[in-house]
Amino acid sequence: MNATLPKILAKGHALDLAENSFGELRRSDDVSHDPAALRRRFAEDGYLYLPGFFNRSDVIEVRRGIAGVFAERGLLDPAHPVEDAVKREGASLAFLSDPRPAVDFMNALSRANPAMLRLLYAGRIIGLFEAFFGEAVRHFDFTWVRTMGPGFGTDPHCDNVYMSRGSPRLCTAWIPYSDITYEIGGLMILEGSHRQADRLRNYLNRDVDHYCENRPEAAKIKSGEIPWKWGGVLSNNPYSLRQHLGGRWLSAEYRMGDLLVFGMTTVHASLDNQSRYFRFSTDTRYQPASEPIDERWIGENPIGHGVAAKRGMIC
Ligand SMILES: O=C(O)CCC(=O)C(=O)O
Ligand SMILES: [Fe+2]
Repeated sequence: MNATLPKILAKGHALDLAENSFGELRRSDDVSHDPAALRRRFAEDGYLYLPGFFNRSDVIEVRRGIAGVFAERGLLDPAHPVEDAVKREGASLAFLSDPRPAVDFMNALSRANPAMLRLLYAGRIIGLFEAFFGEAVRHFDFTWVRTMGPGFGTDPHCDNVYMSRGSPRLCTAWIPYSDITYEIGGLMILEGSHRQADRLRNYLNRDVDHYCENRPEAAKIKSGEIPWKWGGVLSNNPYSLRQHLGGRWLSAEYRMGDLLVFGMTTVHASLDNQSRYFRFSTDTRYQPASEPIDERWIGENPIGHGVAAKRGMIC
């Protein structure tokens, strides 16, 4: 089957597409109405892949909102319909590599998009998490809106290092607002990685907003001059990381309407975008309402990884 796949790139590396190195995510839509079965799947796989979970028309409405903002900002090629979201030659989103402007941009994109807020924070998805947790659900207020132009995908990481100051049962929901071929590139998960916590302990115990008070750069981190010393990446080479940790990289050609849920210790990354289209998606977080929450992501204007989030340690 893998013989029919096109070249799949991640951080510029062609992934090994042999059957024991790359595969498709296991679908869990067969058990989506059975909370106990969902919990078992999640424990087994470290993720839940629910194709067609949302009404496609609701998702398309969200996409239109994002594409409209991109058109207004001159980021789209005017020779193509806005809804195709083709990147204009030379349009730059380089500012998104700095955490503060990225947080502000994502916040603005989500707050200007009521269809997005409805999809993410009401109705079907809340029902799913209530059933899954077996209690009331609370979500982070911050919405990570990813707008990935042609180029590299996201480096392999676990979400724990960005948001572990609250509930350990926190889950990520990754939702595409494009139909995503392998050429456009969506999320991928490293099979079995949620069971590698022992091997990854040193990594998983870190927090990107911790810094060493007794190191020369401490003053610059405290003042915000250096946003962070370490960006939370586990590896910048998905090909060799897989060789090292084992398991297959699992992904899919996603369709609008799909939902992918995973836990804080599941290693994931995304494929490079080899097309001219923007890839739009969000990732949002849900947890049992009764558990503590990571304050960095709460409120109208969350502090995120800003100065107020930094914690000095002696190391
Ligand atoms: O969409 C991406 O490229 C990365 C998303 C991600 O890291 C996440 O959903 O936690
Ligand atoms: Fe992530």
